[in-house]
Formats: sequence, structure tokens, C-alpha cells
Amino acid sequence: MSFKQNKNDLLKFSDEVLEALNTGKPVVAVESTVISHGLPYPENVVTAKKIEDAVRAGGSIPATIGIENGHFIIGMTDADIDRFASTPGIPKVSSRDIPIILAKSGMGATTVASSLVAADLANIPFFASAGIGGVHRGAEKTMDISADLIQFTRSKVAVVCAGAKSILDLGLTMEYLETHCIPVIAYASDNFPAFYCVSSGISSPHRLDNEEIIADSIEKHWKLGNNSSILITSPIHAEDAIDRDEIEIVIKEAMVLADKNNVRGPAITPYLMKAVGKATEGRTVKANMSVLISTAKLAGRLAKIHALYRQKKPIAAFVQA
Ligand code: PSU
Ligand code: MN
Repeated sequence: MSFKQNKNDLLKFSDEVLEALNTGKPVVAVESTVISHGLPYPENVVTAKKIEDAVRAGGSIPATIGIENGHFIIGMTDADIDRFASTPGIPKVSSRDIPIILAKSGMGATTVASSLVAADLANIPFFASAGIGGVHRGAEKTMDISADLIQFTRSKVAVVCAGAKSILDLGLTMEYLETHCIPVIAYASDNFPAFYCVSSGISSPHRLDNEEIIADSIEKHWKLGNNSSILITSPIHAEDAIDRDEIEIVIKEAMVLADKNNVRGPAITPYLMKAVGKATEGRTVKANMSVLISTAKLAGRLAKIHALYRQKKPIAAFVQA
């Protein structure tokens, strides 16, 4: 089936992504909340393009996702990235918000969760995220659990990330993933990473160093009938990482501030990330940029290996590429 006659009029593909999907080239989806809410202008434009370059360096085609004019954009042009980076007031759109923003024909910056909805509809099997959302600290009282986790149970996408955001309760996040049967693979490492930090201190249920076995695990997960995601983690480069004890102090202070200012719901993640950025004089922002790029590059490589695996090409032909 050609994507030109795609069943879904909610998707609008860039020419490059459409061509890639129609010819079996590997594609990696990425989110746009980090562009519209995560970083200031114009660093967000520069970073969004570096993320795309990193996916390409890994051997795949990037598809940055957003919402505009009643459809998902599947693959932003440079002009799209510029608009999403510089237009004030673009809402952060998670899964629950999608139908309304589509119906209103508004712009929307997609989170991990809503980007996965789009990626799955578009048949894009890979997604890169620096750090997924998860169970928030204090969730036993607030019940604040990111829709990213729930969406993993519904979208058939392989998610490459540096673990979950450090501001979260990573122990509870892992428990949630286990309960909901979401496989977690640490690529060439032992522990579940913590976004700004190399390790959360929690060991990962599985370590795989062989990229073809990762591709095979992804395919087997879906062959088993799971219409859900599978996570592949890789930590931030050690030289860009922040010490766990140091970041803990800063996060706790930011949480006190958030509580004092009555920050709730979707606003909490961007608020805390900005607050820790300020408290570390931009070091967490730099770490965030680094990990956005490293995870995009790895996703590009794993998506390429996965695409070749699907075509059953000999391993030697693609491991070196
Ligand atoms: N990066 C930021 N700010 C954000 C996010 C990323 O600097 O708000 C988004 C991501 O898109 C992620 C989402 O999917 O936060 C999770 O937010 P919540 O806990 O509200 O579900
Ligand atoms: Mn929430």
C-alpha cells in the first residue's frame, strides 16, 4: 500500500518521509514538545536540526512530529521547525488532547505519548526521546503518572531513550513498565539510565550488546501479539552527565518551589526542567541537548539495523555501515 493513498487523512507526510516509508527505508519519529517548551529560541531550532542530523548520521530518516491545520505533521520541514520553535503559546499536546486540537485546527507540540500515536498510525516503528515521562514523585498522593507510560501499552513503536526524566520517581516508573509488560533493554549497559545521570542506580531487567538481537527482540515482541512499545535505553555520555547526588538536591528544591507556586498537571514537567536548568546555571540544559542528540543517533542506527533485519540482509552488510 502506498502512503499516498493512506487510509488516514489525519497524517500529512513530508515528501522525504513518504518516500522513505514507501520504499522501506528506516524512519525515526521525534517529538516537538522539547522544541516548543523544552528549550529557548533559537537554541531549540539549532537543537531540533541537530537531532535530525543525528538520526541521519545513524543511517535513518528523521520524522519530527507536530499538529497543525487538523492533521499530524509527519516530518517537519525547516520552516515547520522554525514555526514550532518561535510561535508563542503552542500547547503541549498529550494523547488526551489530540482530538480537540485536531478538531480546532490548532497547532500542537507533541509529547512522547502523542508522538507515538502519530508514529504508530504512520507505520513508523522507531521513536527517539532523550527521557520519557513516567511516574512523578509523590504520585501516591497526586496520581500524576505521565500518559507516556499508558501510551506505551497502546502503540507498537520501539522507543530509544536515556531512561526516564531525572525529576521522576524512577523506581515506580520501572514498576509500572513491568506491570504493563513493556520490555526494557539496556543497550551495552547494565542500569536503567536517568536522563541527566548515567545511572538511576536501578539495574535494567535486560542488557543486550548485540544490535541484531535487539532488532530480533523488537520483532518477537510484536510477533507475540503485543500491540505495545518496547524500550531500548542508552545513557548520556559520561562527560556531559551530572552527578546524581548533586542533581537530587536541585530537583528537591525545584519541587518545593513548584508546590509553593501551585504548579500542577502538564505544567509540572516543563516547570521543573526550567527550574533545575536555572539552579545549575544551564548545565542540565546542556546535558539535555547532549542526550537528545545521542539517543537520536542511536535510534537512527538501530532503526537501520531493524529495517535491514526485516529485509533479512546478512548482518555483516550492515553492522559496519
Ligand atoms: N522536555 C521538556 N519539557 C517537557 C517535555 C520534554 O523540556 O514538557 C515533555 C515530553 O514531551 C514528555 C512529557 O513526553 O514532557 C511528559 O510530560 P507529563 O509528565 O506531563 O506527561
Ligand atoms: Mn502529569
